Amino acid sequence: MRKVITYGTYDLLHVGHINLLRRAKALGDYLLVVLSTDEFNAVKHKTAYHSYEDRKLILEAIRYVDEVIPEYNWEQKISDVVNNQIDVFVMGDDWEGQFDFLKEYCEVVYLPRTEGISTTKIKNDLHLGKTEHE
Ligand code: C2G
Repeated sequence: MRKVITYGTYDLLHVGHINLLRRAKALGDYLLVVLSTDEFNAVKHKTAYHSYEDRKLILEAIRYVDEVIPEYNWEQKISDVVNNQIDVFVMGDDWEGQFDFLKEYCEVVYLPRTEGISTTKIKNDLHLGKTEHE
């Protein structure tokens, strides 16, 4: 079984997230998503709208996702990859090159981001009373 891993906050789920998860799953048979806890989001200078528990429940409902575990810190990736017998690490290419140290342990794939959508854009548009395409 070819196992894929990816990381993220996955707040206010949108097509950019779904496009990433679909392509990540297509690289193997099993997709493990390591989901940033609320505490780690603070380290990333992010404040998620949904709690960790709700973001986890939402991700677990996605057909491409097989398992969701917590991301507590920047340092856990090597042990995550080794302990879960991961074959492929996947992230959007906004992270291009940032995780190449994992190439010792697994394949590393950066996928093109989906243009024109982000959690930040959603928050800003809603604040301005705008829809996505206005
Ligand atoms: N993404 C994408 N296209 C978008 C928005 C996001 O492909 N328009 C991808 C990101 O590249 C990432 C994933 O969706 O691979 C999740 O995005 P975030 O929740 O913003 O994740 P991030 O905060 O970048 O977390 O240790 C790594 C960090 O936890 C990464």
